[in-house]
Amino acid sequence: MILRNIFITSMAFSVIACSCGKTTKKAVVAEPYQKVSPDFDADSAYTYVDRQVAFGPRVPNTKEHVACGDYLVAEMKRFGAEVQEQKMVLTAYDGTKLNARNIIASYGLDKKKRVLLFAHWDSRPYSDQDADPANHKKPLLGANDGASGVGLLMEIGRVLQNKAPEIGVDIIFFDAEDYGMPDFAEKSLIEGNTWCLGSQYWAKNPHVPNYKAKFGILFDMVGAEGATFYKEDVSREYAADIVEKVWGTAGQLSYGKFFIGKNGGGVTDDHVPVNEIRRIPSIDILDYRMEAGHDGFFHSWHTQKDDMRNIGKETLKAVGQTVLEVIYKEK
Ligand code: AHN
Ligand code: ZN
Repeated sequence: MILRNIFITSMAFSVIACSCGKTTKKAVVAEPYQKVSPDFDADSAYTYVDRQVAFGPRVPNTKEHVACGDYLVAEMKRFGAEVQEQKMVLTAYDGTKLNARNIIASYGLDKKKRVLLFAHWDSRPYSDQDADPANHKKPLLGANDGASGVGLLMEIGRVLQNKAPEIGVDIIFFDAEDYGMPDFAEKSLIEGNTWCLGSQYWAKNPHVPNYKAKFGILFDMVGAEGATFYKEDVSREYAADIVEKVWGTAGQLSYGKFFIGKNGGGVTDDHVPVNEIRRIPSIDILDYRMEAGHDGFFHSWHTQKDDMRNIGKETLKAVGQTVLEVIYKEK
């Protein structure tokens, strides 16, 4: 049905003067917003989230982590990207050496103007926010925390293969974001931020010397039902115009229920090193629940409950279609 896709953004009555001297009222209906991007298939994105979760927790130094990494590389190649793997050994807060890799999938390498899209693909080794302390040292499935952003970007890759936008796009799946110091640990053996280890490494050692992009967008916890995205502090500090561009586009596509026009708090996330070290203005699209406990994140954050049951296709669609629209509008 065509009507379903048409929404009236505003309706005004203008007063028109006729030649007879009388005035009549005529309804002026604003043109509905016409999207320029191809459709984002939320069923497809959902399947890519599910496939990652089916490997089990993707914790560095496990065979599930290796298997899922191989799967992601193969899939992005299948979707026509030029794929590079950045392998590295990182040191965690407790001194553990992590065999990690960042996966970089590029489209339109001949294009100078580029946009960077990123998410983390590892899952947390600890469920330290779980209500049951017996679960605190168990790894989690990370359906939302990790897999949702990656699954969404895999679908973006599939779309990019079918129709090239005007700009080049680099998709990076960062490793070792979620190995940060748990609440039960007393001190860190490393300096600085114990989270975002893969993105910190890449920001200092980009896959291309002096790599630059016009802007970057991080997708973190973008799959849970009823997600709400607020304008995050670090994003506003470094990339206020990109925040407005994305939130504005979401509004045009009538996804205002997800993209709330209010400021949220600040988070330590992969966009921090990309902004501070690589100096690419980057924002974080992150589900933040103003009403909930758990530091404001969704209820299953860093618990055993972060599984497919929380994943909603409506949320994936809202975020995925919004970012596609941003990309295909970009010149
Ligand atoms: C911290 O938990 C420190 N920052 C939120 C970033 C994050 C963790 N995203 C996923 N897991
Ligand atoms: Zn996490």
